[in-house]
Amino acid sequence: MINIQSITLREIRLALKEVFQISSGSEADRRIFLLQLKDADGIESWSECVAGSSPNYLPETIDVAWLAIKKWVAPRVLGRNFQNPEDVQPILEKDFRGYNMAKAAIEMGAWELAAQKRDVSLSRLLGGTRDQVATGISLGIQASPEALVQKVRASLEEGYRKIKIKIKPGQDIDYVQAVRDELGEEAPLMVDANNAYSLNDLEHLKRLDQFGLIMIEQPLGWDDVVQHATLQKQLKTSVCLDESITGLDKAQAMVTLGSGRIINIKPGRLGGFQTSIAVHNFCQEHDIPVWCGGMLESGVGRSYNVALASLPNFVIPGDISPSARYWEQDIIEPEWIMDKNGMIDVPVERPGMGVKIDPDRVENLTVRCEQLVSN
Ligand code: OSB
Ligand code: MG
Repeated sequence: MINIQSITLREIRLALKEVFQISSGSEADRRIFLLQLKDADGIESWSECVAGSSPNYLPETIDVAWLAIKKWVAPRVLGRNFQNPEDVQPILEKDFRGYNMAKAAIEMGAWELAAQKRDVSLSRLLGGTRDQVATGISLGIQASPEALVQKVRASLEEGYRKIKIKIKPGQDIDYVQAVRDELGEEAPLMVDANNAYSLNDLEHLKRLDQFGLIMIEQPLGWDDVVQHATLQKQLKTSVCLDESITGLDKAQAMVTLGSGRIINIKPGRLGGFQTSIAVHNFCQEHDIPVWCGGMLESGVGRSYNVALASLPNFVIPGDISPSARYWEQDIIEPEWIMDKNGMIDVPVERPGMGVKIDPDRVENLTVRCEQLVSN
């Protein structure tokens, strides 16, 4: 039984080690939205709302998500009895459209409460089967092809199992070409365009086929599944959808229409674990491989991604990098680390997400805080 008595909303600032540039904007000083859920039994969980500071990825932003949690999400869950964590998602979905990242932050925190109460790891509660998950790195758009080659080379040497290159028109073909020329055919490369192209760029996008990429992520419209189907028919390379897959219905549409062959699962974008597991299972039944995306999360959000990526159909390395890729110092203990083979251990021997939050450090980094209580 879960009964959430209070929810503390907290914004902290954490500077990224390097600016992260994608086709639609850039991030330097991350505004990180953390939540603390307290259960009636005194158990506490930390979770993270992954909404960004501006609406350049999806419409939901940190400020909007904060409001949505306060006005609509928290009132539905505070003081309510949930037998199982599976019961939270239907309560948040009924007559309540959108705000998936706001919903996910609470829903996932409820799963963490349940894992602690049942004294099992979050991974195993979700149905995870892996003891380790493969890392990948998402490299922002670089100033020159040479700069990108250096980054990719260093990442491969560190052990990353997949390299994702952010692209946009003008910083695409030459960049990938340089990496292939310098680092060879074997390097596990993919690109992510974050909607920077349209079907007018069809001939241009076809040029990416020559590079043997694992996939091209979200080349077209952020909520499109129709034009991606037209594109996929013309490309040899697999299209992977990220932004467009905001629910199980969109994954079904992708399969029906042939809009892509791979899905990037981000639990925040999908409204939490319940829907993420549903999409994972649906894809498994339809031979669609999935991988776990990232949202430049702190170690807290990363814990949830590691647990989810331990499910069996996460067969492609995720955008899951160790803490040191992002931060001088993370807010968790121990930090997420990878071994020489580019693997991260899933903490299956520890209850819940398996890491501790440093409360004093979080307090020092806090720029706003608000507590919501059950009445
Ligand atoms: O498109 O996958 C994306 C970060 C913010 C917003 C969108 C995306 C990303 C990433 C970062 O690619 C992945 C990571 O957390 O390392
Ligand atoms: Mg993406």
